Amino acid sequence: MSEKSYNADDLKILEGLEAVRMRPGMYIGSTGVKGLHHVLWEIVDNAVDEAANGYADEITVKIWRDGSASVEDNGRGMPTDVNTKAKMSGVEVIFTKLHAGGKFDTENYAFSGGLHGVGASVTNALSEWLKVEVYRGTVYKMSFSSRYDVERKKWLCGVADGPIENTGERTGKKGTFVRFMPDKEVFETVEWNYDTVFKRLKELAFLNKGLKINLIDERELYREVEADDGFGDEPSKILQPLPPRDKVTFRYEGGLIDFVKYLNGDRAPLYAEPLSCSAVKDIQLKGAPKGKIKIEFALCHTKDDSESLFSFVNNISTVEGGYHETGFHNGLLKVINDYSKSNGILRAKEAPFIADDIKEGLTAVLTVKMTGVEFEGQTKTKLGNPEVKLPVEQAVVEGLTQLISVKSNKAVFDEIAKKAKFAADDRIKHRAERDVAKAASDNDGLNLIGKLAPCSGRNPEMNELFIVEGDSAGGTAKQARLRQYQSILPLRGKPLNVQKKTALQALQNEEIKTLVSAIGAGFNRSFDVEKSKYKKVIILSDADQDGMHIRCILLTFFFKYMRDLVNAGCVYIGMPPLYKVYKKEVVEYAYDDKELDEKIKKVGKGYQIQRYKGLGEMSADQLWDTTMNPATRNLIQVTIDDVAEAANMIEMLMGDKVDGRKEFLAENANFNKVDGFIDKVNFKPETEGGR
Ligand code: 0R9
Repeated sequence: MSEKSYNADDLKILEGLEAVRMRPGMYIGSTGVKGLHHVLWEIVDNAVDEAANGYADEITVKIWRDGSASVEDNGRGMPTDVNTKAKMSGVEVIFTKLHAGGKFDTENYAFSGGLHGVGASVTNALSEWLKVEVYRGTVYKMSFSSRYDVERKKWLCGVADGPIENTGERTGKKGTFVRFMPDKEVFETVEWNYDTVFKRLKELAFLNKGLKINLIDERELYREVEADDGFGDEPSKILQPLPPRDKVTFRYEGGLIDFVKYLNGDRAPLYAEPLSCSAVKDIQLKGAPKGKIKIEFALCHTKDDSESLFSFVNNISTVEGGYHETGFHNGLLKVINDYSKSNGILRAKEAPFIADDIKEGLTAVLTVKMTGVEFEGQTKTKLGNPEVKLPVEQAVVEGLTQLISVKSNKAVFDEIAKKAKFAADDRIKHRAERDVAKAASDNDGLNLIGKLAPCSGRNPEMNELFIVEGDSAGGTAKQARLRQYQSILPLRGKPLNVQKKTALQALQNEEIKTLVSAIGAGFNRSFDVEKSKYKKVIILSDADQDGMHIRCILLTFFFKYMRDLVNAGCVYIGMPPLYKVYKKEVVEYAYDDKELDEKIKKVGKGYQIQRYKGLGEMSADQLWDTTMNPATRNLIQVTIDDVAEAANMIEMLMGDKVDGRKEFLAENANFNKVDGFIDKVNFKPETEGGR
């Protein structure tokens, strides 16, 4: 067929393709690298459809040296005879008719894919040329090209170079081959991205069980190397050829099961084999005749706690989720709740699980195939048909219930239910914690009466909280303080060692409750450093074994339940002096033995020494001068460089395993050395003030 012989209908079709060229973005989203690959996916999807309908089992995608790309399937081969209704061959229909049918409106293609179903004609319209070969006993050929018609002053898009031709060449192959050259005038780039193609083909192979997909990249690869030309000047860069990429083949006999295993990667699965089901259900979309929806899923839990659900509609990834995901979660929740109730994992009185409980550690792939899909959302990757929810939920309930009845699956469902129970308990525990912490934060007036001596200033940026060991030192500190900015919280005896306690137990402790109230920023997961009433929280304990222990207990508490306070650099250790060296009016303080020698020299002959056994021995003035006055005191800021190491250290020193602690203390018997542990958690001298 020469160009002149096109009839009126044909012209309309051609104009249709011109519309694609005029506004490519409308059909392929963009003319960038994404749009470029979109035109390849249109062809790939047609091949996948032929396979999904059971007529093909191998697809080969090839990127050629000239930058063109081709797709070949081993299906029935596109119809080559002229369709009486369309007055053209199937090949021509596919490549020249925009929106050919509701994809291809044929009985055989009940669930067709296609990115957004715009079809191969769009690829043709946006290509310099496109060639088709059909293998059906003999080789049929047809080609199309786009060019500017100077006479008619318009673009001719995807025009057939001639009618489909039976070359008469015999072939044992079956199938269809399509090769095209993306138009450089249309696309910002015509450079195929190997990784993009690789990932999508791998994904398609997972989604289509048993389908063999080959990828060949024939392009020449180069490496930039510096070449020394022997003249001793700047080395110049040259391109060194590399061997071409090897052909890769994707084929997964396990389909979605293999996909889930792949997604799990190195994470430890809760049970060896993923569960999988598939079903076909009726669906009635608004304003459409009764249709079918095919639902398939596979799932496996890991010992992790994050969820990853990958969902697809007609092989298109629905990153933003949608009604199919809701149906899936509903179904799973129902099954696990029923199972847990009837197997004693949830007692009659206990509340059923919520969706979050069954999502913990879940890796799943869900695919649905249907016609009449509506995509919504920011990136049009959210399934917007509400009618999908129920059939998916039913498919999940029926499929999993059937699996439960298989005896060998009992252990698997036990694991899943126990994991959900664990998650639910944890959730309930944390809610209780949040409530208690909130109560503690809210009624600060109540449980702080008689305990906290609050400062009068209301600016947290300026305020400091001193946690002081013992009532008597607390009393001195109250006298010594700068009332406007400094709050004093005396501790009676040793606070609870939270390392050995659960969060809830910790919160039942009066001392801890008071501390949480005083700081006023919540606790554990609900802790919000922004709400802290103090810029500095300063631990002030005696320079002896007991004081060190109290310091460790408090640090453990902050580390476990208010870590952001530590991270924000708000936790400090106050350093009271160990000695006072004096002679008449001359007074010097020494904070360790080395300093003592220096101070003795400084004060000179006739000096006297007082050794402080505790904060309580100091007068208010002395405590102010040495420990509380921002201009002269010595604070150490607590920071955590290596959280894991700090956690291990704290676990060893404060935890249940007495052995490790004994060993550590034996090796680091003297008190200063144990302070060395604190070095690991990293203590920095205060930057402002200090001596
Ligand atoms: C290389 C990429 N492959 C394809 O694009 C491709 C389309 C296609 C096809 C048929 C078989 N293989 C194919 N590969 C086909 C479909 C039907 C009957 N015979 C063969 C049918 O739908 O009834 N077609 C997809 C659509 C059409 N063919 C057509 F019928 F619209 F032309």
